[in-house]
Amino acid sequence: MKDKIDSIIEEINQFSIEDTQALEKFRIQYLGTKGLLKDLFGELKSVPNEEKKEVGLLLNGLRTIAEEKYNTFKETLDAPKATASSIDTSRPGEDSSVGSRHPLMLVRSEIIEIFNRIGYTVSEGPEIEDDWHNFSALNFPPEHPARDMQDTFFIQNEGEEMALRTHTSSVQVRVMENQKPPIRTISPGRVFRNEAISARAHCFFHQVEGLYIDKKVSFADLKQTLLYFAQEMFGEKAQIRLRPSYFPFTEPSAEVDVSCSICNAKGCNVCKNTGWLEILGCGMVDPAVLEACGIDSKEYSGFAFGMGIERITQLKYKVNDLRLYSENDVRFLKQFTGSL
Ligand code: 2NL
Repeated sequence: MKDKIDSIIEEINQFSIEDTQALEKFRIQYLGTKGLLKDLFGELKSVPNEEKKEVGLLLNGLRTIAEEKYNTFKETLDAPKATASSIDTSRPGEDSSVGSRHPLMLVRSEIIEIFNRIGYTVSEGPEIEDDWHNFSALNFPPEHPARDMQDTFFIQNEGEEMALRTHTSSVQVRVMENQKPPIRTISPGRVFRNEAISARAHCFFHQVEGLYIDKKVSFADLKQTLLYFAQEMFGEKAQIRLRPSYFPFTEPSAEVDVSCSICNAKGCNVCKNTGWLEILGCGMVDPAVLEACGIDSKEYSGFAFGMGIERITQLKYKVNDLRLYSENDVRFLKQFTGSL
């Protein structure tokens, strides 16, 4: 009996089912009311009692094998076949997932375009700078706190001390050293500060600095340029105000606020009820900086400004935590899909 069961398992495995007729033949031969399994279960009666249990188990196994084979083939043979006529070629395709541009890069491009329209070109330079381009040429006194290890990342390069640039003014120093005025340039780039990471600070951020040098460049030119920028960036109703400030490289210097577009300058929690939002710092280039870069400060004057791209993006897209910019959480990034 056991040998018989083994040979039937073998037979079932060999049985080829290519169409529904073969499937039906298989069913009748093994599983039908007059099939082989029925006969075998009938024979179980004549098996000696001590072998009944074992043979019964084997028979159950055999039945499972036959049923499984039957069901698998039935499923595949019953499945509708994709014929030429059943494929709907007019159906729209599946969406393929496209990436999105990073919000900081979107705003960076927008700033570049705004200044391109009034004749500014883009200049770029190294992220690792020497003391001269990052500090000395920009009128930082030797004991200035920004030159401290606490504020700036210093690295050793072939025995020479170098700094990770703390602003892209270093790029503009290079432009002034290499080009004759008139100079109209903006320098976007990544800059580094030795700060603990939080919702409001990061050890690196992105900046765009602007520089305009020519004969008779005035503070009025600076104000008008910044008003143009604010209105292009935040809408034609945007207003600006300037507050006196201090930078080593400009004199006079100012901090610039834009009217809060969220509450129409009426006061809300974003502008802390002031109606104004700080967006950048600026000033007239200090004559000492012009001279250090080989430009005659009696013949030429200029203005400069610097802004954080993170800050502008925060105001434009209401981003409330700086860390979102560098965590690459797709739930954040996906929101910018389709923006150019
Ligand atoms: C800020 C303020 C500023 C400048 C950057 C500059 C560059 C040269 C000469 C003079 Cl080569 N000035 N840049 C001037 C004033 C302010 O940045 O808050 N940045 C995020």
